[in-house]
Amino acid sequence: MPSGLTILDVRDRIQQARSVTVLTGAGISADSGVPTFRGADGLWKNFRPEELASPDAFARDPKLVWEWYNWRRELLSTKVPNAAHEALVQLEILLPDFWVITQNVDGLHAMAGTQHLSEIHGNIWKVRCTQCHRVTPNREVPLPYPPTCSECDGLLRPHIVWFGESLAPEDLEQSYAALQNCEILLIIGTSGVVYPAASFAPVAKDQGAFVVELNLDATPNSSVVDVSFQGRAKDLVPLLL
Ligand code: BV8
Ligand code: ZN
Repeated sequence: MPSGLTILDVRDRIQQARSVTVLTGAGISADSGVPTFRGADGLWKNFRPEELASPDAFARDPKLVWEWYNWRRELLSTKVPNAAHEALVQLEILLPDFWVITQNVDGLHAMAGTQHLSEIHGNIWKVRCTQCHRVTPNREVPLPYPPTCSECDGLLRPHIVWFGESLAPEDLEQSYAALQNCEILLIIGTSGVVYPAASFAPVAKDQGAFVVELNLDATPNSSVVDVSFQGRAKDLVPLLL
């Protein structure tokens, strides 16, 4: 049912709020030229997730998986934050209690300057040793194959949460704390189909938060949230300031 609320009403609510949590997905980076995962031009249209973004795929053919990540790293290496990432940085400055939970691995929230951030699916600019599990930043493009650990010579993998893998406990704890404590949850540019992030809207709603969705299209979250606005993140998010 239409709520009758405008985006400027939401802006006013945010202005009165103490704690705001934001959940973002690939749609917020689409306006920076980063391909999304699902939809007409999505990455999964040409690749099957289980063939590339799973521990089994890496065990079977690590070179193929690294080729895909090298291609994405190259594509991302020229991308910069857009007006939506930047507006969230401004909101963080204005609000006493603010947390961004992102499913994106592109690092653009951090590049924009967001401080209170959980990258729950990891970061494509970090690598992890499959033997000693050390995590290190790495921006080499392309990363020559096979990339190896400088400590133990083990094979490196992207520091990304693949399908069938658990999210880091500290990221989950931080995310649930931010969802339990927020007065307002903003959900920006996610299709809302990948768990556990797909369950974050009802978690916030159940504890009494006012939940807002900003997306190009309707999603499974649209029926849960208090109000849903359709449009581009780069146009809508700056209106919340
Ligand atoms: C886990 C990394 C415990 C690769 C990614 C059956 C039922 C329930 C759950 C499951 C199930 N079967 C399997 C599961 C669990 C599984 C899952 O949820 N599967 C789904 C698909 C059913 N989840 C997991 O495995 C997670 N771990 O649950 O641990 C466990 C452990 C073992 C066994 C069982 C459970 C791990 C999830 C891993 C996530 N990693 N890939 C990589 O990036 O290299 S997922 C992938 O999707 C991306 O990483 C991304 O982060 C994530 C979410 O996608 P979105 O960001 O939402 O992007 P999408 O393209 O879908 O949507 C974009 C949206 O933006 C669209 O709505 C579009 O309209 C909008 N948009 C576009 N442009 C704009 C815009 N909006 C605004 N402005 C614009 N300009
Ligand atoms: Zn190592």
